[in-house]
Amino acid sequence: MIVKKSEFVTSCISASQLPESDFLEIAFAGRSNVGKSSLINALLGRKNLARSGSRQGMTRLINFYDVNNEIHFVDLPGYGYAKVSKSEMDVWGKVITEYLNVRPQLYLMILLIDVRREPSEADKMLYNWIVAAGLDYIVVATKGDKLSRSECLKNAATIKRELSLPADKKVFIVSAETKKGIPELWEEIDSFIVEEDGEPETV
Ligand SMILES: Nc1nc2c(ncn2[C@@H]2O[C@H](COP(=O)(O)OP(=O)(O)OP(=O)(O)O)[C@@H](O)[C@H]2O)c(=O)[nH]1
Ligand SMILES: [Mg+2]
Repeated sequence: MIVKKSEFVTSCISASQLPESDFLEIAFAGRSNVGKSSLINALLGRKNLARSGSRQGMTRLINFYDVNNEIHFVDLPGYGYAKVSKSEMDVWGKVITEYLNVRPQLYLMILLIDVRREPSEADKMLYNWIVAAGLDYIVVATKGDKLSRSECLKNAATIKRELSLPADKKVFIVSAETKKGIPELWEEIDSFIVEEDGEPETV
């Protein structure tokens, strides 16, 4: 997809506030600080449309972004940030679960894992949930600029093994910093959009 226009739509804290819309949704999920908001910005060619930051726990709401008046990107709150209180953590878990359970528009999940880390228990739970729900998904290893190419490949293989991904499923190594891997990730996202519509979005 060639991004001609992207804009913030709305933020919500609970499933009851989710916007009414017929657009298909692509949701970005992963632990806090993994780089969800930065990846959304990189995919949209924007600097700070999705607010990102070094302070962990930046995105506490579900944020919706309109892409070309065609689809919505959904920036989900990060999980697994140790310094938030248990009750706050429960609220986050609830928001994510509610969204995942009630949203028929959701058709593609992008699961982000830091290329320097092994998948956490929460990552594995989310992955298993995605598979059980029969959702399409893409696994992305973030911050690829932090390691050498060979280390990235080795760690991506570990992520694949730890999550028990099917043999034909690729882990996409990207960097929001250098934009490496972003065109390849767009190609993969497009392949799901094509399948949904039955015809290509771009020529
Ligand atoms: N070097 C490098 N840093 C990155 C990359 N992507 C994100 N970061 C940094 O990692 C930090 C967290 O990025 P965010 O995009 O805010 O992460 P997030 O997953 O949205 O975090 P929450 O909203 O807290 O869940 C920021 O300081 C980013 O600049 C990347 O590809 N390379
Ligand atoms: Mg964020």
